[in-house]
Amino acid sequence: MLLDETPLFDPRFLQELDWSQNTASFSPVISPLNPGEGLVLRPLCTADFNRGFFKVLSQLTEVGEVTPEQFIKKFEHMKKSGDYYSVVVEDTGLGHIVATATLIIEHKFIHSCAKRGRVEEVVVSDACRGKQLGKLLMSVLTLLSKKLGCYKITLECLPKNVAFYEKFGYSSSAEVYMQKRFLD
Ligand code: 16G
Repeated sequence: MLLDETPLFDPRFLQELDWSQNTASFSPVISPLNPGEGLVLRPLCTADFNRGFFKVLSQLTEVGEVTPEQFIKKFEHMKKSGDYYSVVVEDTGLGHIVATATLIIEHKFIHSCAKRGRVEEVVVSDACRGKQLGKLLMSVLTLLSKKLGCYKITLECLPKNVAFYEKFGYSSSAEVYMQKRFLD
């Protein structure tokens, strides 16, 4: 098994987004096709394993020890399902991943067999704060979920991040997020 540049999902999903529907404002102006000097926004690929993908994720939570084989196996499972849209921003000069976020499509019987979007693992590397990359990723995934026909999109976040997510039209739900943890 080799690490390569095969994208997790068709990059046209990002290229063909209707950016005019974006609700967040950017100053200076950036977009999915122009995320900033020396940066590209694209689907995750397995070669990102050696570009510090896990280092970025480790700024959000515990990532554990993951081998390239485990990563490839998980990637292939996600790719085959067609429901995982992990987006990365790469600093092409350094060859480092500097930000990532994932949209997962969950299939329902309710709401006429609808789809629900879930935003997960939104992380911008400490070194790249202030470049509006979190805002860019959230705008991209929110638009993408709408384009894919989701009836709603949800996420879990710390109270201190609520104001950030409100910029994209998210609001706190009357429902409470509950969990039972089997591992920390
Ligand atoms: C945050 C993340 C979630 C991630 C979780 C990990 C966003 C919007 N939310 O809630 O996606 O799975 O942290 O926390 O990025 P855990 O390691 O405690 O499960």
